[in-house]
Amino acid sequence: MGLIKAVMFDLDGVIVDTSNYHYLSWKKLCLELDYNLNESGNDFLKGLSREDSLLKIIDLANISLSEEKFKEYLIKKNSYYLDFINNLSPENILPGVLSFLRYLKKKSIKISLCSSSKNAKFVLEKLDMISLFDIIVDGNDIKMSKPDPEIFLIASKKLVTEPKNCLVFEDAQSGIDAANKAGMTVVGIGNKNKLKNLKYCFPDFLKIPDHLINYFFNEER
Ligand code: B16
Ligand code: MG
Repeated sequence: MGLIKAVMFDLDGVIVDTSNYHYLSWKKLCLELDYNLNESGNDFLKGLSREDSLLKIIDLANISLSEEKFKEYLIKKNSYYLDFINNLSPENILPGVLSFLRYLKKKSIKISLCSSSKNAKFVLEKLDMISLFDIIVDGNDIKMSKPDPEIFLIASKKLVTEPKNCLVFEDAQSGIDAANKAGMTVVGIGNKNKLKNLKYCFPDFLKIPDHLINYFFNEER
């Protein structure tokens, strides 16, 4: 048995490329606020909860919103997002994810989803993936969103596995910071030039080298 006994997966940007749909939904909403959200502005939103994303937009656009309008815009953003993901299917699962999950099952490694999204279960249903996870911790289960480590600590507790034996896959800086604060090993999925404070980063699961898989799951310690 290797160092890692449980693996935690982020959803948007790690299992499925819904992060672009979050971006397009925020961009559409921002037009109504007379603010042009571009990709570099969107980088600040990645991995944040819906509420924290709108707070960040208010900050970036230098505007203010009443409490009522704030709630109204959250609902609107989500309805745009739900329209975008309506046709999501298993074909949208990112490369190498399913074979990696099958490998973990074979090794009896515990598997958790740790997503800030309140739509996580709905997305997993569309991808036909619910049964692949031992537990699901999502935006409905947490008080503090990433970069707070709460989501990962809840998962490690539920899986009865110490943080030092947990491995996290994340695409966003907020999630990487949360996993580091939780005391877990983190692997970035995406562009390593855009992410910091992590030792390992690969464009997708197919690019993770065998020696690293062996180090995590097979080498005796
Ligand atoms: P929702 P993850 C996060 O999911 C997204 O990265 C982030 O862009 C989004 O705002 C957040 O979920 C909340 O999503 O509006 O669906 O509740 O990356 O943690 O899987
Ligand atoms: Mg993500």
